[in-house]
Amino acid sequence: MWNEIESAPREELEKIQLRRLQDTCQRVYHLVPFYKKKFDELGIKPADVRSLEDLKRLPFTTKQDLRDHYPFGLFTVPMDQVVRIHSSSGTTGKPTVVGYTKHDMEVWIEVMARTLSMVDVGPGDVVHNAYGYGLFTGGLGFHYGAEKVGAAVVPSSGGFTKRQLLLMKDFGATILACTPSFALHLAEVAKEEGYELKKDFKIRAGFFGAEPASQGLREELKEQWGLIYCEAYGLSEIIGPGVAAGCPYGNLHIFEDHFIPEVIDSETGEVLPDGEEGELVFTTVTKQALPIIRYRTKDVTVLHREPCKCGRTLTVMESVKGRADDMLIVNGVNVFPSQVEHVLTKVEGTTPNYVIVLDKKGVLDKLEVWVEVDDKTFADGIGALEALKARLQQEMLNDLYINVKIKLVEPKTLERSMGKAKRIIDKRDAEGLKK
Ligand code: DLL
Repeated sequence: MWNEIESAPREELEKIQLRRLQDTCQRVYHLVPFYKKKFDELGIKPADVRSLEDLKRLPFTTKQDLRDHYPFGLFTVPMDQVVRIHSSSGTTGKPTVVGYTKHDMEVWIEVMARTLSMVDVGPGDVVHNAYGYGLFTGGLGFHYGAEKVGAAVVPSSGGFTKRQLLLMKDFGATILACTPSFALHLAEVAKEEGYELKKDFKIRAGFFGAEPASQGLREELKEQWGLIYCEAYGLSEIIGPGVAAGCPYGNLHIFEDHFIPEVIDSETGEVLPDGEEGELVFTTVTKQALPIIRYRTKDVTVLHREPCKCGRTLTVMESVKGRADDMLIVNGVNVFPSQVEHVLTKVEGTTPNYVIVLDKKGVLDKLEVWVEVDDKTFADGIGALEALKARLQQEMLNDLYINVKIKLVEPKTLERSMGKAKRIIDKRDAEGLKK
């Protein structure tokens, strides 16, 4: 464990959280007009925050609020104290911009060191970092964390799959950091190139995140590479990767001495009790440049507060199945892409390379899944393909309660992603049912 706070008694942790929350409220109230207005509208003053229970009285912040104050309108420090800026690409409208002071960088590096320490990464380890470097927080986040723990970091960034494999082999990489979809792609290309994964590579653990991964995909990566699967979770608005990290027992611990989590009902905004599924909300309590109160992540999860076998007392979040806005509503039934992926990983003959295509037929939604078959099934011919298709359709109906049309495609024909995978093509009207 990198820092003993990770296993501190809850009362001690909560005292720290409260003190930091109170400081943060003072800070945003007096320094950011947006927050002053929001607090005033709710009739709450920073001094009214007397216990952690009072958190639920505070206003929410959304991605739209960040966009409305583009680029630096919610920063609490003058620009001469900002030492780093990141931004998310943002498919619609303006990007979201985040900034860090020197102190914020120290916090980020600390939580990344804690992340890597989940499997004791340190001197002697070679971290092959294939998260994108640049405005995306994945590359630089892992980079600084790996240096902090004393590992050697290879800043390979995304793309150039064959060259990555060569470097991983020749430099003796022991740790792989990338999106789960890219790890699968690396495995696939490695096999094509004639490598034997477990023999030619020394990867002992992987830090996979930035997108959801089904249980099936996790098992596949563990099995193919022979590695310990560690999950990395985070978002740029809060800090980047390092908001939560998976321990060797598979529990995703939130570094809540810096980021206080809540789960709310997306519709009503009410806080839900532990064990209930809802939208994850974070309040940062140590950030300086861009502290953020009750940020609505749109990620759907469940919180648990029982102690973990690893000794950490930090709150555990279940892996994010998808974002509330990724959730597809198909003829009234809620479907997450990761549920489709899970079915694909259960059925032999397919690969987890797929695209979900949504369309409308009359008033009804039509969901089609294009999925690559494996080389063997493809070679087995039409009979095998028809049987596979029928089986997949049946499994989808059993698991997702909807009729899914399956289109089998040749191995290696769907586009591969070097970063976050793009899984959905929605051809329905803009005002269709997608929420
Ligand atoms: O994806 C930060 C990151 C980089 C996390 C590297 C982990 C590893 P953003 O680009 O701002 O930041 O995207 C944040 O990605 O709200 C989730 O929807 C999704 N996400 C991140 N980690 C996971 C995960 C980075 N482990 C958004 N499982 C978040 C599922 C994840 N979704």
